[in-house]
Amino acid sequence: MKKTIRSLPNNSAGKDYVVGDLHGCFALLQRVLNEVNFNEAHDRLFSVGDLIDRGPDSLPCIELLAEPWFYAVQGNHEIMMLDFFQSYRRHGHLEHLKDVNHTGFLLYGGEWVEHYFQADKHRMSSEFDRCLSLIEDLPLIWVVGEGENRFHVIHADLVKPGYRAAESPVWLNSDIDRWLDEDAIPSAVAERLLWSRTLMSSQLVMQSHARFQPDLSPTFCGHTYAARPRQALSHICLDTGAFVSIGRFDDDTDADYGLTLIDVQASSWISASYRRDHLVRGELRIFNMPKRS
Ligand SMILES: [Mn+2]
Repeated sequence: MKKTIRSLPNNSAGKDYVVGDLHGCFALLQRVLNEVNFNEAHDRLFSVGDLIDRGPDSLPCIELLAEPWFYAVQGNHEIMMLDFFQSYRRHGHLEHLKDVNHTGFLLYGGEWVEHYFQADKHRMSSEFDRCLSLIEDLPLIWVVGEGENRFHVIHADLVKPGYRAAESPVWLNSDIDRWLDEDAIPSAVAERLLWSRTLMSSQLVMQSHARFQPDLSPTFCGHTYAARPRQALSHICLDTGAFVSIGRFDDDTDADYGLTLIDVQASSWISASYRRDHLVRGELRIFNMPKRS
């Protein structure tokens, strides 16, 4: 059975990195991994989901899931793709590539799958089939490490329904621990984990005093892009619009966007763009307590 919430121990051998929404921007990922001398034997890379669509190399981004050092959560684009191929996944037969379920998948960046459609065989290519099974298996939450080193990886946010009236506007470690114990995430929570823009599009993100939420470990997320990483209520949003930097809108401001990779323990980030040669760097305070070295 698919596990929607999974945990991993601390990485005692190497470093942990988290990367923002890839959206097929595989070349940018290679650039930032080279820059940090990513060590495939010891380091781990976490993805906040939305590996696919919009950018030039969706399939290579999915194929990363076969690597032992790569961990991702499901984003709404992965869910849209699984929904689009729901009948095909069951029956192995595809008459034509048409959005019969009206999921909007082809409209919102999924047209790249046409390249892998074998019309004469009424199916997708075998490499594409393999990628479909790789994304089926993704959880919605990764819980990594323990105590003051603990962090989470999700796609959108942990804002509660009715958050304005709630004592805490977001779910806390104790809630996440309960979901881990029960091996299940309530469906209303799952929906927000995939789709919510409540936190990152609100005023909360502008208020530095709300950067940390007591009793919620650092929670890396994506889904809503801005030119720089930003923090609110222990969420660290790493979606910095990698696909926008392709520059199809032919606008100079596109160069502000890019793909952001963060070194969790050092709390430093770098960002690469299709529209500039240099990398942009920055530092965040991710852990509330000062870290002992
Ligand atoms: Mn998304």
